[in-house]
Amino acid sequence: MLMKIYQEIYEKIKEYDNIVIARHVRVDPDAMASEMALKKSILLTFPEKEVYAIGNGTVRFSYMGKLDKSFVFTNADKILLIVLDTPDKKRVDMPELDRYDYSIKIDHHPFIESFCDIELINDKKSSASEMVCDLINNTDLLMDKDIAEILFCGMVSDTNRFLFNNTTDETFDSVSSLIKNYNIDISKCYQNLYKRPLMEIKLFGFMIDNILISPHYVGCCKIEDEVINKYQVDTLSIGDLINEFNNINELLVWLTAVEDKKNGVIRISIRSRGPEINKVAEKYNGGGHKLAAGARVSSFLEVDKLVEDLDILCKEYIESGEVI
Ligand SMILES: [Mn+2]
Repeated sequence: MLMKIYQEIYEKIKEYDNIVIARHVRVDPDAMASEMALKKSILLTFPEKEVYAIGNGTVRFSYMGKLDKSFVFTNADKILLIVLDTPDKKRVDMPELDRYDYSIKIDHHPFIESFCDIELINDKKSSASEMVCDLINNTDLLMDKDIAEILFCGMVSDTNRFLFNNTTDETFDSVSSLIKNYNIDISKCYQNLYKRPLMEIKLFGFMIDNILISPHYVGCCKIEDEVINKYQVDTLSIGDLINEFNNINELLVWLTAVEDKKNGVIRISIRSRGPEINKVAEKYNGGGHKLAAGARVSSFLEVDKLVEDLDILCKEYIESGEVI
């Protein structure tokens, strides 16, 4: 069954000479990795095709390759669109989604809506990168060391170094295949992913100093515009810092609420060690995985409300006896 859908996707890639690859807004390493790896694999297999990887990028992920800022196909009568790592249409980072002749979605988020002709969705998979790795390993698509290292970065990042419970035996099978067949440089990948400027670590210090913890162990870090200016850290990187809170005993759920003054929004990242947070996130303009989600509100007052909701969730979770 799975092999059949891989083959169908491969046949479509083979059929179309013009291919656009997209993924979700506010790029993260898995979105970027799955996108760049698939682009490079298609071009390695079919050098004559025109393939564009699009969306807004960040210099931080430039070690994975360059995104295509704009694209003009030389002969654009038939275009295939492949969307990675994105469960809903409104979060795809590209304009005019309907201009394409055929579309394929490959995603590991819980299902939200169907918007492509072929949809390969598996929310048991650690990452979109793992799914692209499977696709390449199970079809005639080619891989090389560069592609293998990019896919490894995507899997490492979405599992938080194989710490999250989305890590499965299949994840390790995929990683094993990358090490065995392409001799990837693991240390280099980790450096690329985790080396960061001192100012970012200092901001993390500020966050730890200012975290507020609710009665039922919801930790909240509010980061106002002035703080961002003081530390000169971009908002995408702040979002990343949330994983540093993972091993704090006194937290069950934790979030960062980062003010984006220019766009008049507060972006929230939420992580959990047990309670399923995505339903609460959906109430606040967001969603995501059971233990890792995001939301967007317009005031810090709403952040307080969200914390209250999460506190109730944690209270129920503790009372259900699932936590010691
Ligand atoms: Mn992902």
